[in-house]
Amino acid sequence: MDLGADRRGVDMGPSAIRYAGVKKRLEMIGYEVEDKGDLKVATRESESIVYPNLKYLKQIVDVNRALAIVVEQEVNKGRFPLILGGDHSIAIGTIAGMAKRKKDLGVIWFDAHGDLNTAETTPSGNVHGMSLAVSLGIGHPDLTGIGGLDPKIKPEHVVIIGARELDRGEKELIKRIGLKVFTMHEIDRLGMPRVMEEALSIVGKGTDGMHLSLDLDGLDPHDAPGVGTPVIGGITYRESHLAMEMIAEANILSSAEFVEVNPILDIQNKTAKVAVALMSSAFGDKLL
Ligand code: DIR
Ligand code: MN
Ligand code: MN
Ligand code: MN
Repeated sequence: MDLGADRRGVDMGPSAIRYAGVKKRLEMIGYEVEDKGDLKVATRESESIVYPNLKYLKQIVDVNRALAIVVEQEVNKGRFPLILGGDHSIAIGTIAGMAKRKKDLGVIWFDAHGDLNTAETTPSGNVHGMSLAVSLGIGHPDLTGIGGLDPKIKPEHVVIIGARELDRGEKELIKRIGLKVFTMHEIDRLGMPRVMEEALSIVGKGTDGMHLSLDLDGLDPHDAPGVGTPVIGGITYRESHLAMEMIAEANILSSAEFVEVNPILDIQNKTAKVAVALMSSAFGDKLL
């Protein structure tokens, strides 16, 4: 889906990740992989914007309702849901589905952005900039109500890693609810190993599972150029691999999504390849 973002092309992200060999790579490390295919998404050309501050609200709600159901079904079968995006508004459905099974879900939100806007604070009207707020129960009721439970997650179980572009309303919300944010400042200052130790201890405390929501724009645009909203000064390829390896070692991951891959803006599918490499590290692949 790309209805949650302005730049076109992230709807092709899942295809690009498939071309980059995600299934083979995960099978190589010993997993059984079933590709459930794509969810049905309205085409932008056939729809119009009803609320300028919540663009394509109804269409995004429909997709996320369907996504929440599939995610819950797969978890009930004992499977691990790995979701390919697509703009980051799909986190609403993923987390809604997981929250049905995990009453205290921890979340690592790896992103250059906070995705903590609401219809009142958004500078763009794009729902991909609201999905973390929605999961915390803050936002339009059609979004926060998806899947029934509201809120899905608690602020004390959430960390943001890699933030370097936050809107004013997002900064206020972070302070108001006491959200832990490891900005690029903390990553530079403490280094990724310590940031991940602290992050994993937060999301592992009093939780019954952990979701990784990885926006490829968390990485530096040098390493991940194929994203809709690149922000200079991001997490390096190596730092992000270390983060994934530490997640694998912690052994608490229960779902993951890799989003905002935009093949139109990419260079020879580089960003999709990076996404696949990061997935394989998060799932425990080691060189030796
Ligand atoms: C901005 C951009 N904060 C917004 N957000 C993005 O439109 O709300 N999130 N790009 O990934
Ligand atoms: Mn995002
Ligand atoms: Mn982002
Ligand atoms: Mn708790």
